Amino acid sequence: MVISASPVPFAEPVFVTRPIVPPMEEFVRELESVWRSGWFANGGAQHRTLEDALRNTLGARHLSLFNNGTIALTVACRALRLSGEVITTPFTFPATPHVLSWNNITPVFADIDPVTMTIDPTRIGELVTERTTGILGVHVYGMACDVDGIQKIAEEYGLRVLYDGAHSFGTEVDGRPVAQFGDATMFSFHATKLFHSAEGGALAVSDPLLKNRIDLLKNFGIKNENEVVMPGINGKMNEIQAALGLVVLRHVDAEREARGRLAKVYDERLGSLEGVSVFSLPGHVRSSMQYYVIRVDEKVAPVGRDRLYEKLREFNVFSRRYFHPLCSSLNCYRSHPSASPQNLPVANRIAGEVLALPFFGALGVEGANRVSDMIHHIFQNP
Ligand code: T4K
Repeated sequence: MVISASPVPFAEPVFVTRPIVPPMEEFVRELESVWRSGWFANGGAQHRTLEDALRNTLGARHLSLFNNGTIALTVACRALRLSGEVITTPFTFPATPHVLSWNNITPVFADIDPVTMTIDPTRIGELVTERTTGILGVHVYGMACDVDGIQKIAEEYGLRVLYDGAHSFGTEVDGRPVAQFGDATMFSFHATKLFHSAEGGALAVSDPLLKNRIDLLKNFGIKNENEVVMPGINGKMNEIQAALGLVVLRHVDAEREARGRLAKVYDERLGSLEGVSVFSLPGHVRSSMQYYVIRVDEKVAPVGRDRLYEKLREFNVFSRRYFHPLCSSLNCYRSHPSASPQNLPVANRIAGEVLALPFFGALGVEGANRVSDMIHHIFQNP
């Protein structure tokens, strides 16, 4: 399609995402019950209701709410007694390796699969040493890791499996929710996530004893008024967050459907552009619809990813290059032997190709078409 005239820039900045903003009255109604109770933290009624609701929605056997996803992941490492080295992906948000560092664990980076962009199980075995205690996989954008491949390697070497599912609210593999794989899965409920509570997170586990340990660890290790049984931290979600979560949860299905309509527009409009590939998930994975990401191959496309990112800003479109810079290239990790670019050729290449486009229901089909027009225009006028 030839876009002759230059598209009109958006009047207001269009970001990569916009949180679900429920009607204020719905939130006020929830807040009224918090006010009446005089109970603001430490597992009140809102917390209990949201924990139950999310356990069902996410298909988890057990679920524990947290004040954010990063603390949830930090607690998961403790609860699973991870130590020494943990094999993970460099293609993630910095929180993932940082959590290992905060637990005095060395992140060891394995390369990613060129199609799914998640950790490549065939690259894990060669990185296992006598210090390795676990694998930390990340379900990126809405896609799931190769959960069977990872489980097989974990069993072969006796490793624990932890998943960073910050992006995977509602992701399923062969009809099974991601919460059911591995020893524990973290979810993030940050404002930028499909489901959110402004800030927040959760850990899903299948083992009731592990759930018990997690709940102690997130509350200072306090068992009762007389016993503090382990050095815990404060990872508790408060009642205001939980109240917002309960309201937002009612709007998640509609938001997911709206994003599905945008994905269709982008797939149709951008899939045929030279040098662009749209991220189509394999048939056995249901996406969480967290991000819509294209890949730009600068050897083929008339503009590279970074130029496209810059040019879109001229149209008031603020796309994001998740996950650039690659975690293995950060000063705090680059000196580790596993972080060398020669060991991570796929991740290094893909970190230079990916671009997350505006992807939120309020953008509307018309908005997605306008963004697509802009991209076509930039390709024709590089
Ligand atoms: N693991 C993975 C794989 C993750 O992606 C994340 C978080 C974590 C772990 C840690 O989970 P949490 O501890 O956060 O629960 C954002 C989020 O802050 C971060 O939570 C998220 N991943 C990451 C992928 O995205 P930034 O630095 O891109 O945020 P920021 O402020 O630039 O926001 C992005 C865009 O969203 C803005 O351009 C505008 C829009 N926005 C943002 C906020 C906060 C809104 O429209 N409203 C808002 O309230 O990290």
